[in-house]
Amino acid sequence: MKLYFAPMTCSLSPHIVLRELNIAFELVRVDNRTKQTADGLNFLDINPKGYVAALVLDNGNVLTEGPAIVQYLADLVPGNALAPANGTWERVRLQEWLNFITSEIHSGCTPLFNADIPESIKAIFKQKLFKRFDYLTGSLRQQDYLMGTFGLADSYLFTVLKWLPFFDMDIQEWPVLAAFMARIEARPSVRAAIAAERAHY
Ligand SMILES: N[C@@H](CCC(=O)N[C@@H](CS)C(=O)NCC(=O)O)C(=O)O
Repeated sequence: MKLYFAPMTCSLSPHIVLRELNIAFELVRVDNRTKQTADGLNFLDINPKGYVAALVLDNGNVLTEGPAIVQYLADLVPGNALAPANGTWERVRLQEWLNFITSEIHSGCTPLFNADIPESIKAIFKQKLFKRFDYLTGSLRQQDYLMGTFGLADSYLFTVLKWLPFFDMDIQEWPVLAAFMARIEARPSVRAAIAAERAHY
């Protein structure tokens, strides 16, 4: 399978998961500006929505949307430690976290990347994010990982919190989140994924 990605964007989350699960994959760089892929395709032909991540299976099927991709990957490896089994209460709890991260943190960060939005408006978005960080702090003060042990939600949360320096935010202002980031960054899969993405800058 191929993971179409852009360095240090939200595609880092499925990239980490592929490595955690030891699934064979090819990493293919997408130029988000031109929509050209490193394997010579128009990315819009793969994902007409025009954004990473996109997972292309060996049978040609394409899967997009980070939370769906990571759950698909986890379900390829029965008994894996990253996601509770489908149909369980714990799996729904995982989906609750993935949805929180995608709608509140990931989407909450999106306007902060927009150079056309004035700082005064960005400050409003930041205040909302700070409330979400306080909520996350409450959860991660009680346990090292969102679901108790490392899993899909942690990989995704790490990915989006890694953007904070782009917004002149300092994770050290949320010490519990800073400790979480250090824990995740120490994982071999995460180090390998970041190194592989940096090689494509
Ligand atoms: N809803 C999508 C959002 C994906 C997304 O925001 N991708 C960004 C990078 S983090 C992107 O590729 N943006 C380029 C663009 O929209 O042109 C998901 O969760 O996978």
